[in-house]
Amino acid sequence: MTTSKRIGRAEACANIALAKYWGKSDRGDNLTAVPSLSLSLDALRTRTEVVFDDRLEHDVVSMGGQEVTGRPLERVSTHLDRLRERAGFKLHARVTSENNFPTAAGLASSASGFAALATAAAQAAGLTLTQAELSSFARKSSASAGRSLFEGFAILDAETDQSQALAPRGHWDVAMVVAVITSGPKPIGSTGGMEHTKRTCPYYPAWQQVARSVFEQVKEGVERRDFAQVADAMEHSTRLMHATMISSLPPVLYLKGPTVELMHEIHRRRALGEPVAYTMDAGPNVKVLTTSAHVDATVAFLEETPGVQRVIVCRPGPGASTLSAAGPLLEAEREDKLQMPAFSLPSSAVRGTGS
Ligand code: 2P0
Repeated sequence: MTTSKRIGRAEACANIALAKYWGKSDRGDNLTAVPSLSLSLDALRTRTEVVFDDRLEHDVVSMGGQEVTGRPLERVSTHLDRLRERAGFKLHARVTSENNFPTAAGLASSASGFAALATAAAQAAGLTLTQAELSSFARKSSASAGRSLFEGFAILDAETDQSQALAPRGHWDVAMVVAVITSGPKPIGSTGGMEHTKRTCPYYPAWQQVARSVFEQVKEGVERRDFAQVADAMEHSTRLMHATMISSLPPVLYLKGPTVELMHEIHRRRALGEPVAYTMDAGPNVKVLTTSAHVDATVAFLEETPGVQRVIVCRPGPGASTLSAAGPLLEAEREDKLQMPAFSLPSSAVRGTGS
């Protein structure tokens, strides 16, 4: 490498699993124990810049305007090490990353974060990698990040390093409306939570067995654009996953009172014919799948629900893209030329460094 500085920039969206994974494979390498299927969320985006610089003595990482240390820094450095090894150099990097959503709200920032980091770092390292290779790099750092490389609907298979696009974002006119119930830190992170579940939940083997058939139901429902099938299978996947968490010892209980109230309310509404279905990740926030035509009605009822702090409407999002190198990071253009709404930071009160 002859130049002393190399820059890469990228943007990636968060994703929500319609069919969940929870638990790592015994084969290691951060492979997942069960397959998962996700939807990219256009309103939740991360922008990251990576500059390899021979004047740096260690990696310097800033997220949401704050320099990070400890475990978050280690995770980024380990990720960069894999790309440095592939590129065959040892330069340290300055990494700057911004989310356009409140990081502490438990909205899958590690998925968009590591997808953007892999894409930006590969560009900075001068590596030309396929989407599948970038997905593999992202997945090794955060399994769900492997899905954020792809637009629309994506699949991360179990036990193997296989992730792939299932359908582009125009495939199905749906939306995911996020009801933010708490923006506090999680009682336990996803990685620790799933390890604990695997170790102590008596139902974990049953979850592993049933997860693939639920995944197949979600997949078929998405392929056929069958809202009822996806709604039933997605909710089942969510309850199965949370059941393993709750039955761990001590329990991993992410759900709050308003989360459970919303499960009842969404069930009641769907029984009356409304196209709404819930899913929750490692946190109490409720993500409501609905059709485009029903977004306004969904937002209206969520905003009236006690305990809901804010509502974010997400449409099926694009995959990760590199960004132009000129000008400020937040104003850079996507090199895939896709037009996206301006990238604005959340207010300083809700910026943070959690994941
Ligand atoms: C998922 N989640 O399929 C599941 C559902 C949360 C609940 O993947 O340990 O950030 O960094 O690989 O991928 C969140 O966990 O965990 C997650 P690590 P990841 O989306």
